[in-house]
Amino acid sequence: MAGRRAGAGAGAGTLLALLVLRALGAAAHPQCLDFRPPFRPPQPLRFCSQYSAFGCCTPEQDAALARRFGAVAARVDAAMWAECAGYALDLLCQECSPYAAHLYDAEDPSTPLRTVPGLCEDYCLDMWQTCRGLFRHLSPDRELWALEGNRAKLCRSLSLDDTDYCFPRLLVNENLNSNLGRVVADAEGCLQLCLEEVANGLRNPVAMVHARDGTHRFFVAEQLGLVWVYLPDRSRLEKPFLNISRAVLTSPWEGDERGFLGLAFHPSFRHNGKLYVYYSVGVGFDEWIRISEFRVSEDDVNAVDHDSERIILEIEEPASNHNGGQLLFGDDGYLYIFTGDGGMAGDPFGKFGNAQNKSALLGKVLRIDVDRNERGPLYRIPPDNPFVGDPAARPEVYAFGVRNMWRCSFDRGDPATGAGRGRLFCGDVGQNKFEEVDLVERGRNYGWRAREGYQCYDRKLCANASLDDVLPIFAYPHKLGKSVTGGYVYRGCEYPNLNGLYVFGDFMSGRLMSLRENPETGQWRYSEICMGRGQTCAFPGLINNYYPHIISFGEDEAGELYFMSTGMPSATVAHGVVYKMIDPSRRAPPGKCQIQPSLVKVRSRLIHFVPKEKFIRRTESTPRPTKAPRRSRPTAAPRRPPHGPHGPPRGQAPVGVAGGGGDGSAQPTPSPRTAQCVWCGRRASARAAGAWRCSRGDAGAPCATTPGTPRRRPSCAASWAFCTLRGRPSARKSARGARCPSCWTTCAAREASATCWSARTPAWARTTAATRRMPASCAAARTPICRRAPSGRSQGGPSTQASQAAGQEHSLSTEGSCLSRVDLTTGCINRGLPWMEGGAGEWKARQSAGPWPEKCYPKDVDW
Ligand SMILES: [Ca+2]
Ligand SMILES: [Ca+2]
Repeated sequence: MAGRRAGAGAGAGTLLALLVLRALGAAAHPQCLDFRPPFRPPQPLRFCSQYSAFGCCTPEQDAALARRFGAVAARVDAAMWAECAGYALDLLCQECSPYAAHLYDAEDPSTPLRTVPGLCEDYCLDMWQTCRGLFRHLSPDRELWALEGNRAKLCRSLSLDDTDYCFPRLLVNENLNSNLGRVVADAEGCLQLCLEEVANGLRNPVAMVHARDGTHRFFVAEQLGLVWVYLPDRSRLEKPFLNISRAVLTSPWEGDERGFLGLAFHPSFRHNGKLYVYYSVGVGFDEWIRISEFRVSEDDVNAVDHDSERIILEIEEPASNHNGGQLLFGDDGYLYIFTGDGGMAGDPFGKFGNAQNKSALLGKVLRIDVDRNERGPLYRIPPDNPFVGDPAARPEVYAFGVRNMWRCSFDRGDPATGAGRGRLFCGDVGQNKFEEVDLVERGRNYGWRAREGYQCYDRKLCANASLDDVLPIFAYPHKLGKSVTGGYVYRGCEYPNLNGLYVFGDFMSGRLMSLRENPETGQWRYSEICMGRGQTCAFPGLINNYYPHIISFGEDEAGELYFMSTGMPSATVAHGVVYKMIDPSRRAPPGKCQIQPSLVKVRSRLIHFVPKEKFIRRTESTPRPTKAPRRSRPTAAPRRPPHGPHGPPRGQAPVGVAGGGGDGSAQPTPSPRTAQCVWCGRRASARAAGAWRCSRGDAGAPCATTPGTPRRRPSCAASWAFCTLRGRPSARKSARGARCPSCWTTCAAREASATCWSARTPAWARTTAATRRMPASCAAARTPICRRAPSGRSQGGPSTQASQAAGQEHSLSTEGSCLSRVDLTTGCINRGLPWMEGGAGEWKARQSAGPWPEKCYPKDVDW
């Protein structure tokens, strides 16, 4: 193996070296011989002490190297040893170098390892003069021994193609040594992390939780109402943990906010087997959210006893959007419930909306006590709930002024100091302009609908002196994303750099983001998270790409961080993947994070995990968008900034984790998202079509160069999916050839039975149609029958009224199967779906705007 390099001509070698040198400027890639990032040893190394602060050796490995050193000393004669001991130490200790993988050609696990680290030529020539006899004691490679007499050949065989990494030159290479062990940030301060695929084939995975029971299982919930058990080795049980898809109300429409939305295990689940779920349900003509308690089955710890459901709380939902969905247990043992404001747009309910109305349960963070509820009430009010004594408030209310908090988490606290423990972080989805991240505290008002982000939304309410609302710790404008997905403060063990970093994302733009608090000032510093480029994620099993619709974040029992996203956010499309966040620049020392899962008796068949997302982007050639919105990123604003839009200061370097330098000379890199846009460029693949959408909203548009640009009109992908899923080749052709709206027209017109289309997708039919007892009239229908039933409430949108007039209404919940509810009269899908939002003025405009589809979507409203 050593000889395989010897043939390279000197000229070609130089050229190659130059090229490699240039490439290295872009991405230093520390990596150990076990194909993982380096680490700080738990205690200083006694032998290879230069790698005590950061490298690839544990004290045990260091001791082994010391023993090898001793063994070599014993074999070499004393005179030579006096000259050569230094060389022996140098060479042996390179196994501890943070660049060990480069030195030993171990970056690719499929090629053999070198036995001697790659040496710079001058060093090798020098060593050869006095210590050439040492090599045979350091290497078992007889080919190498044979070269011992030939200085040039020997040193050539020991050289590295990329001379930047040869020993000892790499020690003084500033590019390789500055910021070593810190998260690499690009020139714009974007932190480069990598991902590991953990689970796939999921239909809108909305939650990933663990049971805190020592088993290190994780549970992934799909919006349809199924929860799957995964074992620590990532195999999945074939039998679902929970399947309440019969009861759960949702639809295949992209962006439907109804469904199974959250679950939480009781803190004492290990003893009482209780868990809580949050889902949408149809009750008569109405939609409700329901929080229920279940118990795990007595004879199978991997299955819920489906007969054990007890409904803890139900809240009527006036519209199908903004249904909240988070459930959490706090350290206080109480159950926190995060509801949305009810829906529509602008929280139009009542005098000043639901969120500011403390007598309503919508638009709130609720807190209840579900312990000891076997007898008596199903829940009690914690005595220190803030509005217990207020006759005008529901006692369940813990905090209010919430629009639609989508994903909240409690900080576990710093593993060493406990700092931050118990803080409650939420992403609160915005209306027209700003998405925000809040720190939720007892009794406080989070501003909606008086305020959106930092800005007044309802000027009258906003001017009210008694508002006393808490501003977000961070808000971002809609050019960066339009639907925040709250995440977690990283408190895991494996990636110490990330400790304290709050990681969250955006469902629409696919942007991953982070905040880090400056403990002195209390300010939150924003950094975008990018996928590592170049070699950064070139570790076995890692990827640097993900599907853009970030639905949710999760933590495993050990505190490692995950997120779930999908290429097509439909509850019936199995494009959802769970990714683990990986810091490629540094890990915890080996052994430190070992977990000892308690054993679980498995009664179901196991499905072993097979990663699918193998793509790694290596090219550096595609330029970054010149007009990308990425550059103007916002920052955490002061705690009490003046009212008004919140400016986007530039050019800040991330604090704490980011190195900043190191790859300033890097070629611009495409966003990983652009890779998924090939369909727009007509290089069609089903996966790509689902994965990203056209930047301008038109089918056939060039590939999106601005990854953050979401659709302004119904996406091509949506219509394509719609047509395809319904198995109409002609419609599909139309969808791909023509512009989106005409596809919609085609589909809608040809298939007036759109409302029943779900019956034709096998998966959906299996899981839903059968269980919902689809009426024959619907299955056979050629006319739209699924209009919204008159609700009698004032908040009914124009589609309701139009349907009423048309007199062709079926209710989803009573008839059970009409899931899509296309309203061909107004051309609008249902009411209250995300793209239907807007003020009352917009509703009117849309109602009078004529037939679907051109006018149904507001074209110029920045939502
Ligand atoms: Ca709602
Ligand atoms: Ca707010």
